[in-house]
This record gives sequence, structure tokens and C-alpha cells, in this order.
Amino acid sequence: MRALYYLPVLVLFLFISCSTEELGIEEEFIEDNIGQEDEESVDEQGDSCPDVGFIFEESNGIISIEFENNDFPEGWKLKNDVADVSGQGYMQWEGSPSLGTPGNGRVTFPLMITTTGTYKFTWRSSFRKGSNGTEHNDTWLSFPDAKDFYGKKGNGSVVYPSGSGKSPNPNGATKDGWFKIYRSGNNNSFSWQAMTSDHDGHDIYVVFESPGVYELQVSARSDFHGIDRMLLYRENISQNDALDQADAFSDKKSCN
Ligand SMILES: [Ca+2]
Repeated sequence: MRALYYLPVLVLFLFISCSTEELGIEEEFIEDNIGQEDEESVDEQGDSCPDVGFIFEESNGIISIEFENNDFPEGWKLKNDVADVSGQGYMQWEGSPSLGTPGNGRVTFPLMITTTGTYKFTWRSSFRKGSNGTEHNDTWLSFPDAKDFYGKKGNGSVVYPSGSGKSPNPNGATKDGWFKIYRSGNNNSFSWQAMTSDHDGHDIYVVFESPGVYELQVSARSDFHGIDRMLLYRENISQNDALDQADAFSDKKSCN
């Protein structure tokens, strides 16, 4: 009689322990799956080599690029007729001017950013035709996937590209997220100058909020604007310090 009395309890116990075991196996399986998914998504993020197969790598908050160190569409010409340029020389647009329309003769420079923050942008350029420094002195620039891209001057004035959804916009040409970037002065020596907003020069800044690959895009505007180098540096670094350090690591790196 006593054995019969305990039988339901025994059956219940066996049922529970069996269920617990099954649950245990299931839990393990789910955990394994999650583990694999995590690994795969990390791999995807780590595989950040763009289709072109190269990057310009930031180091210590500085990126230095020989402008000619890229693939250019027809219309851009490599020149090396002056002594005071670095790398293989400089590039100039010899196609039709594109004063109102950015995107022609577009060149993309993929930047690998590990040090996030606000960077100042400049380039070393010259006007390569005539003697009037207000002609042949500008090219379009955009950072389509950066967190922010703006012009700022010493008095605190800030301008955003037209098409960015932000205002105010600069004087003169701007369209679809692009700034017209110009240099000034009638001395046609190559010099580090990059401003936007006509007659109201604003320096150029770009914000990279998280580590990853970002695009720096350039497209043709004035013809015979010669560009030798580009430089980006965290806003807490001086341009001279950035240039001193940049010569050591201004390389394009394969990433395939
Ligand atoms: Ca150069």
C-alpha cells in the first residue's frame, strides 16, 4: 500500500527531472547560437575594407594624404612642373569647370578613423593659370557619412553645406552637402589654405563620432586648381605639429 501511495510522487519527480534536462540542452543550444552570431557580427564590423581595396589611415589624430595618391577619372591631370610639391606632384582638373554642380570628376578617399572627434581639414593648393588668385582656386569637398561637416571662423560663426538640412549656409556656391573650398591671394605658390563662404572665409571641420571607415569626397569645380596634399587633424592639435608628425605616416594602405 505504501509503495502505491508514493508512486504518483515518483512519476512526477521523473517527469520534472526529464523536463529540466531537456530545457538544459535547449538553453545550451541557444547560448551557442548567440555566441556564433556575436562572433559573425564582430567579423562583419571588423571587415571594413572598402571595395577600392585601400584606406588612408588615421594615426594619433592625424591623416595626411598625397592628393595624387588615388585613382582619378578622366579630366584630372598629374603634374610635376614645380619643385615645391611632395609625393609624385599634384593633380589639377583640366576638364570643363563645374561651378554650380558638384559631383563631376568625383574622387573618393576612404579614411580609417580610430581616434574619434572633431578634425580640422586643410589642403595645399595653387591656382595654375593666369595671375588672378580668385580664379582657378577652388574645388568641391564633402564628407557624406560623417556626423557633421561645417565651416567655422574665429568669431564663432558656423555655416553648413546647402542640402545638409542645417543652416545658415555659406555665401556663394554650395549644394547637396558639398562646400566650395577655396584659397585666396595672388601669389600662386602652393599653400595650406582651405576656406568656404565667399568674402567671409570659414575654416573647415568634420566630426567622426565613432571608429570606422569614412569617405572624403572631392569633385571638380574650377579648372587649373592644383592640389598637392590634404591634411586632417584633431582640433586640439596645431597645424604645425600635425605637419611635423604627418610626414612619417602619410601612406595609402592596401586592405584586401
Ligand atoms: Ca602631392
